Amino acid sequence: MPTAPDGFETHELDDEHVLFVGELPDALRLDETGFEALWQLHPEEYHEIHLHGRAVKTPRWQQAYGVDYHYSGRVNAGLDVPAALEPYRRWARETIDPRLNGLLLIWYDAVLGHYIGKHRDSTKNMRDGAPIVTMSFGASRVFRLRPYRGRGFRDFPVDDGRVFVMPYATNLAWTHEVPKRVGDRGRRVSLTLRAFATDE
Ligand SMILES: O=C(O)CCC(=O)C(=O)O
Repeated sequence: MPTAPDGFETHELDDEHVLFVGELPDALRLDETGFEALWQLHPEEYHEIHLHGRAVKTPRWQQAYGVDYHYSGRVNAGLDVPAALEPYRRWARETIDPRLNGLLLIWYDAVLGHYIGKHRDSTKNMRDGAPIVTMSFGASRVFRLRPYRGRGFRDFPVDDGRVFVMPYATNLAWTHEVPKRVGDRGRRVSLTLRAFATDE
């Protein structure tokens, strides 16, 4: 079993897999102005992915930074990391894993019914054994984990400032999603950090 980063709680999912749950330090929490600035970074267009051989637009905005991101048959070319996101990358590297180099922002607006369906993250170019780290800003949602090819699910509330650390093995054995639910309100942004091998 991997060990929890300092200050994180361990949630056992099954005999072998865990999710670590923690909080951003106060210095990295966003006030309304900071959240609005993060929201304004969202692309104009929805990213296109391939699902069952068809090109479909994602029901959310998303953008990779730092490193290209492979997702459902497509590549989201990584933009330069905006200065406002650097402190988050630095903190995640210092606190969780120094290999974290790729950022993915996802913007969800409840009014537009945004969500992400169940999936396991592609491990293409991902460094073996590196965790997947997700930080949450703005409105609350639910992060749902389901055993891959199994039954049932586990829900974890994602509130402003929450941080999840999903060990590499958990991503292989459990799917994750942020479902669209009746009663969802407001706007949420997630920042996910992953560790990819690059040619550098
Ligand atoms: O927005 C989230 O918390 C989940 C993001 C996610 O599922 C992903 O990037 O693969």
